[in-house]
Amino acid sequence: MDATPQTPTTVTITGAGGQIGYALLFRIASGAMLGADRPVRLRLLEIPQGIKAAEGTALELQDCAFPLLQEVEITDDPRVAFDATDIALLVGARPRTAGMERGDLLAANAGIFGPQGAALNDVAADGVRVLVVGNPANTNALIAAAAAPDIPADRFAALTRLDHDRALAQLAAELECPVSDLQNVTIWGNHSATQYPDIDHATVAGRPVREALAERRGDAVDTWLDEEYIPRVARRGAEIIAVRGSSSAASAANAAIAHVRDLVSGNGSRGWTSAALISRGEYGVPEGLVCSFPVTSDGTGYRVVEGLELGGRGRGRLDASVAELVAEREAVRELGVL
Ligand code: NAX
Repeated sequence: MDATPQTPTTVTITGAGGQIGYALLFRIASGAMLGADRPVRLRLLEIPQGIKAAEGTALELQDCAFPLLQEVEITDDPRVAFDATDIALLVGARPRTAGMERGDLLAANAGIFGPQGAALNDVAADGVRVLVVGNPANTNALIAAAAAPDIPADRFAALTRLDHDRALAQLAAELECPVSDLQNVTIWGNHSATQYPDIDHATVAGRPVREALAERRGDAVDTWLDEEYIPRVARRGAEIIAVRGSSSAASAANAAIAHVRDLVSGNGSRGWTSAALISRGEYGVPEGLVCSFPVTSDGTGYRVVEGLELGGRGRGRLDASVAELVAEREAVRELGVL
C-alpha cells in the first residue's frame, strides 16, 4: 500500500547559478535538507547574466532523476521566485570589488535585499522561513526583514553555521577527538572577522573543554585561544580563498543545509548550535540587530539559549562585534534604507 503522498515544499534559492548554488541544489533535491520523504519544488532566482548557468544546473538536476524533485523553475523576477515559497535561501549578493568602500558594498546589497524582502512580504507562503547567506549576511538579513513588515521577524536568520562548524572542527583537531564528542561551542556576533568563537561553555565527551585544553596547553590556554584558535576560525574564509583560489562553496552549502534541517526538524540532543537572529535584547545586544547567538531548535524555530555567563574577555569580544553591526546598521540608515 502506498504511503500518503507528502505535500511538496517550495524552496527558492537566489544566486542559484553561483558556486554555492551549485553545491546546494543537488543536496536539497536529494532530500538532505528536508528529509527523504519530502518532495521539493525548486525556484532558482538569478540576474539575467546568471540565468544560463542556472539553466545548465537545472539540466544536470534533471539528469539525476531525483525521486523527490517535482519541479525546477528559473526566473529573474523575485515575485515569481518567491511566489508561495516556504523556504528562501538568499545566497546571491553583490561581492566587494576592487576600490569598493564598505558604504558602496552595503548600498549595492541594500538594492538587492530590500526588493527581495518586499517581494517575500507580498507573495511568500504564510509560514516562510528566510536564511540569508550572501554577505554582508547579518546586515543583508536586517534589510530584508525591514522590507517585510508582515513576516514575523523571527522567521529571518543569517548563516553563521559555517563559522560554528569551523569552530567545532578546529577544536576537534586540537583535542584529537571526534567532532561528535563536542557540544556547546558558540559563534557570537557578526559573520565577519570580528565574530567571537566561544568555547567557554563547550564540553568534550561531557567534560569542560577548558579542562581538556589545560591538559595540553597548561596555563597558555587563553594565549592559544587569542592567538591561534579564534583568529583561525574567524579568518577561515580568507584561508580557504588563499589555498583553494576561490571562496568556500561546498562547506557553505553544507552549513546552509544543516541550518535549515535543524530549523525544520529540531537539533535534537546535540546541545546548541549557532545562528544569527534578530535580537530581542538578549545578552545586551541592541534590539533589532541580526546577531549570532547560541540557539536550539525544537523543529518550529530557533530560540536563543539564555542565561550563559560571558566572562570579561568574552564580553569585550561580543561588544566589539556588536559595535561593527551597529556601524553597519548606521551606514544603511544613512542610505535611507531602514
Ligand atoms: P558566486 O559569485 O559564485 O554566485 C553568486 C550568484 O549570485 C551569481 O550567480 C550571481 O549572478 C547571483 N546574483 C547576484 N545578484 C543577484 C540578485 N540580485 N538576485 C539573484 N542572484 C544574484 O558566489 P558564491 O560563492 O555562490 O557566494 C554567494 C554569497 O555567499 C557571497 O555573498 C559570499 O560572500 C557569501 N558567503 C557567505 C558565507 C556565510 O557563511 N554566510 C560563507 C560563504 C560565502 O562567502
